Amino acid sequence: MTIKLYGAALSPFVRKTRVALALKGIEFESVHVDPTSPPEGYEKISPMKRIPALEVDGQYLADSAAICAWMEKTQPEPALYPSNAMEMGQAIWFERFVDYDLAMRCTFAVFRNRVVMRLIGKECDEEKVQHALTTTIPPLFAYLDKALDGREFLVGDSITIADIALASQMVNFKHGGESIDPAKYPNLAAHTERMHALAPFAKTIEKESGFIQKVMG
Ligand SMILES: N[C@@H](CCC(=O)N[C@@H](CS)C(=O)NCC(=O)O)C(=O)O
Repeated sequence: MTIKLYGAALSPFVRKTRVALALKGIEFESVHVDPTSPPEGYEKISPMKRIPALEVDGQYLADSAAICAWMEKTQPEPALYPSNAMEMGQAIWFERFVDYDLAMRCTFAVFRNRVVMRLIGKECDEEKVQHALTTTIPPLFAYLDKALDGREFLVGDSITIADIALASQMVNFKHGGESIDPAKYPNLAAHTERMHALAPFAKTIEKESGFIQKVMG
């Protein structure tokens, strides 16, 4: 099986996919795609021209959730989705919540302004960042903190796609110069720390942080 992952290093959705591939022990080749200027014909690979996209022996899949679902069927161990029906639904809910609602407020407001805008030579809209930090993010962090109360993982008793998706967005939060306040959100802060200490996250965080420091000074 020949597998190619189309994406860019700092995308939380690509990172989520890379970490899941690493946990499953699936070998793949990375193909760089800049989402701001995708290559000619990229819509044949990813219809909305987004990253990540996956190529498996000449067949294509777009969207991190679709790619991770493919992965689970292809390489069931270690399981990244619960076997219990309700827990499975909950894991999918958290994955969706994080990839859409949280990403919109954290990655697309904080990281995009503080990092991406600077990388492409544009101004950071700090007002937008502050609005997210003080108004739109706190209720979502409070919800996640409560969901993690007394638990190591968001769902069940082992790592699922929900934990990977959440920790991946939190890498971008960190890259954006922010951290989770352990006094306000102790469970979320501890979960993030635990997840980021796992080898596939630790390795990528080190590499990405080095890159960000180099280009942003
Ligand atoms: N729900 C998608 C989100 C993917 C996404 O928004 N990727 C961004 C980069 S982080 C992208 O490709 N943006 C380009 C665009 O939307 O045109 C997933 O999980 O794969």
